[in-house]
Amino acid sequence: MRTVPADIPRPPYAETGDVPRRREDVVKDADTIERMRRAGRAAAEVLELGAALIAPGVTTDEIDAAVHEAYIARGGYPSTLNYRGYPKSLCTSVNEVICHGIPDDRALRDGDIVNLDVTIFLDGVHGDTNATYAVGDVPEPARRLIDVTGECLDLGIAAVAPGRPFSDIGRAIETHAEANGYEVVRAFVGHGIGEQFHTDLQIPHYYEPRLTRVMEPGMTFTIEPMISIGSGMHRIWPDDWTAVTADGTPCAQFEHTLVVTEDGAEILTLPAGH
Ligand code: EYL
Ligand code: CO
Ligand code: CO
Repeated sequence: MRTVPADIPRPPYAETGDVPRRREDVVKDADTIERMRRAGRAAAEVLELGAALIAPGVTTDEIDAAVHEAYIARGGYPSTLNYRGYPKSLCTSVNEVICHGIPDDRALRDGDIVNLDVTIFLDGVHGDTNATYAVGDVPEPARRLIDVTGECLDLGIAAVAPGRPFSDIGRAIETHAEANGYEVVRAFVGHGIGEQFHTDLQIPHYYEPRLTRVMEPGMTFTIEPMISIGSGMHRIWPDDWTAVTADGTPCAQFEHTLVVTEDGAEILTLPAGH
């Protein structure tokens, strides 16, 4: 595992890998939201920096190394590092990998698609964002998957507003994915986020009619749809982390951290100036 300077504040699991479950209000106060704006902006900038390195021949470990230094340069801790023992500072998910791919010495190849998932712990709160990128020349089916998955996130965000049920988010995402002939991966969901990386609030990316709870201003959570060209079912590699599609077909994902506002959503994980 890479090291983080001792003067950088770290989350409770950083030393042991054990994630304590604390209760945390879903609705944040103004100070917490302001800290989450800073963490979110930093996460977006680290993601941009990592994305700029993507090219055929570059290994995912090389991206991990650069991103690790970028968190530290901003005074942040890489939230995934030792989270339940996870060994790296970001997740890199290539082609049929759905999520939680571990950076390693495999070089990216022309025609791959790769998701970078960046989470920073800064000012006592987490900011979590990811995006999927084409490596060199990617054939049409996977390029279209990337475009539609980005649209799925946008439509999920457009369904966020006070008084609306959480089920509206997954309904919007699933409708668009299925209209394009794709399947939503149901095993991994968006999550409440704040002082903890994951709170018990879950945001499915499919329609779940029993989810009648309504959104309220100040609630913070992620939306992070994973969309497969083929099967939405998954398998876990023997490393106990890497999730892949059951049929080996490509999968894409995009993620933002949001706060519910008086009339919609504010995206917290945008770079400065957006
Ligand atoms: C923990 C749960 C299997 C998540 C993210 C949940 C891991 C494996 C079941 C990153 C790393 C969500 O929110 C995430 N990315 O956007 N671990 C995560 N787990 C987990
Ligand atoms: Co993430
Ligand atoms: Co997340």
